[in-house]
Amino acid sequence: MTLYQPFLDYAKAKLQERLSLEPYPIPEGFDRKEAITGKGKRQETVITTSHAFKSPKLRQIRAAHVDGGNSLQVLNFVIFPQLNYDLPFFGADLVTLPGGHLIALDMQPLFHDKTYQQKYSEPILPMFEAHQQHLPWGGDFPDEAKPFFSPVFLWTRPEKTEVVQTRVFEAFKDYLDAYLDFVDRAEAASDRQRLEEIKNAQLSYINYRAAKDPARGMFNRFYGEEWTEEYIHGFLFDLERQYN
Ligand code: DBV
Repeated sequence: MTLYQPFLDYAKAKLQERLSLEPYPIPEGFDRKEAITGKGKRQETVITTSHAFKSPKLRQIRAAHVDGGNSLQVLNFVIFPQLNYDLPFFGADLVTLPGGHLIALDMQPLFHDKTYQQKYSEPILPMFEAHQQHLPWGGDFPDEAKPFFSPVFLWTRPEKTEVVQTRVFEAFKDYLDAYLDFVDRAEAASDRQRLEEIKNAQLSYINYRAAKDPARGMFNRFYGEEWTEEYIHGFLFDLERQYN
């Protein structure tokens, strides 16, 4: 059992329970990828598995799970709503490297106006504050990423693995449950201008994440550049391709 497997299992069960879930296609060769890294006693097998679903309101629900042994564990889990909903993205980047844990949990906004924040951030501020008491701000992160985060961005670098297994897991569950409450209540937009704004905001978010994916270096090292670029643009952040 890996550090983040319980997170993935919880998410799958919860999605199954609360949504009308269907599989989302994973391009051939990308559902599971294995490589051996390091030399001699340091040799490790790094296995990346992909998981993907959709529902009537959610275009793509997908996770990448990287199992590279004790000192390398990653679960990157993102939900991309259909383009006729103004729902935020659910984003979880749970990363364990030799240097420690790095946790990002958010409902990443399409817009930054007050009305949008009142709809999607204010209702969950109390939940955010309750978790932040135990999961303090993780410090600097790239300036250019700031427009993509919300007022309830939980960003923390726990020192103990036990904190990941307890506090971070609790926060993950609460964020996912709260996100699914938003999904339940979401109503489709029909105004042409609004639909255009949603599409542009989604494209700008997804293109940013594809361009700046912090996992690119790691995937390049394990699996090569060709596989990595195809994984990023053909699966992890695929909107541009789906609409062209
Ligand atoms: N990050 C991804 C995907 C990953 C992934 C698809 C499948 O977007 C993993 C894997 N994130 C990952 C790894 C690292 C980080 C770091 C492996 C460590 C990189 C390294 O140190 O080598 C939030 N993730 C980070 C960092 C941030 C985030 C701020 C630190 C990177 C840095 O300091 O440059 N998550 C990241 C982010 C957004 C998000 C920028 C949204 C805009 O949701």
